[in-house]
Amino acid sequence: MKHYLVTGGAGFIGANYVKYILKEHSDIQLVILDDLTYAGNLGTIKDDLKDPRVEFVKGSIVDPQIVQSIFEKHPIDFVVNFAAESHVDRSIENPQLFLQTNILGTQNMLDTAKKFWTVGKDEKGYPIYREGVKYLQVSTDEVYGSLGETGYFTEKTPLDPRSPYSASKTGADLIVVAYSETYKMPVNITRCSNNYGPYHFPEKLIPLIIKNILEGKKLPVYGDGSNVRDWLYVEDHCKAIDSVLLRGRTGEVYNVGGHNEMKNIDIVKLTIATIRRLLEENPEYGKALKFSSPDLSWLNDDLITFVKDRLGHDQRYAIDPTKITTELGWYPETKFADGIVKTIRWYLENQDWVEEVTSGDYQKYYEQMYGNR
Ligand code: NAD
Ligand code: TDX
Repeated sequence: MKHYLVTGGAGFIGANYVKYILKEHSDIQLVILDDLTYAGNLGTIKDDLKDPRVEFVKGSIVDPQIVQSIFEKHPIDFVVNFAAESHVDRSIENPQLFLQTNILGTQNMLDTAKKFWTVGKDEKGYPIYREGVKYLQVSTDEVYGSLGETGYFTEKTPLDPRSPYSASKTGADLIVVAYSETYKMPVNITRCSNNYGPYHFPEKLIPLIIKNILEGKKLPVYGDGSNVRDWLYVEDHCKAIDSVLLRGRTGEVYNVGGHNEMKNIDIVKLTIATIRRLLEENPEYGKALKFSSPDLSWLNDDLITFVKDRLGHDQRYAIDPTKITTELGWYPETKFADGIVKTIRWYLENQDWVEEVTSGDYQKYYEQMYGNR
């Protein structure tokens, strides 16, 4: 029986991971620690919280008392740290929050785990840890910076972050490495490319485009839309994390990506075409539209509007996943052509969720972010 502590489990990837491990492993206990920021929603994990294997704690990864109380109550074996401020645009507006949550939160998680996992010292003074424990830091390909037209990020690519978000994630990675080297703590870092799938907060490109289409709004594309991202279906990311946690070599970094590079403009056009096709095929989906629409002639590429570019906008990300594939046998199972349809269907069928998560400060955020672009 393994005891997992999953932070950020009410957010997009964390919640998908919670669902994944509950499905994959019957003999686990799970504590979810989440501060329920704008990005975290209990509604996302409401069914999972009914499972007797799960306990939810509301609190911040930055708070030593809260984290300590979890370790006092549960014999935690695995920490999987998803909790973070995750949106690049918000990091440009408020860098300090990103440094606090992403760097200091990571350090606090490491420190508490180290304290509770230490069972002695070796002759050189390094801590000896309880058998079978591990800390996994969920990081991002953005720590490697930006690529030109060719090449891929490998685990050996020098760290070269550009945005306050990616700088804070890099800082977190470096403190994880420091705990691995200085205290010989058993850790792994995974660095994944852009995820997409259910429960993605509609401030990020794909769910924002879907939401705007259903409201008949313009679709904001930054700059000329030529920036490239490497998209991975979220469940494939969850599977990669669990493989690294259970079978990854201690102390190693693993890149996770799907070899699925696409320009933003092509993602937006594909989303328009897919929604149109699904609405035509199944008139029931028309209920997801926020206005009455007797025909779909408005649903075309003219909805696209090119807006002011993101400051310091990274041009291209692309992951080389050779290491995780050869060492752990992981590969992306969901082809993008299938994953994007599954995702769009999910949004068409789950407008209640979208309304619930955007009922708070979302309108204010949208006005601020896009009002004068
Ligand atoms: P998200 O913004 O959807 O969710 C973040 C979660 O963390 C939310 O539930 C939020 O409430 C919680 N949280 C924020 N601050 C907290 C704090 N101080 N204490 C406890 N909980 C806190 O993010 P996501 O897209 O699910 O990303 C999860 C992780 O994966 C992040 O570390 C991110 O850097 C990384 N990542 C994301 C992507 C992607 O494409 N989304 C790709 C690679 C890596
Ligand atoms: O309205 C938009 N218009 C637009 O053109 C938005 C929100 C985004 N974009 C562009 C910017 C990016 O080039 O689309 C691309 C994707 O943007 P985001 O969805 O904001 O993701 P990105 O900045 O690539 O970062 C994501 O992937 C790596 C996650 O948010 C990070 O948490 C993760 O580490």
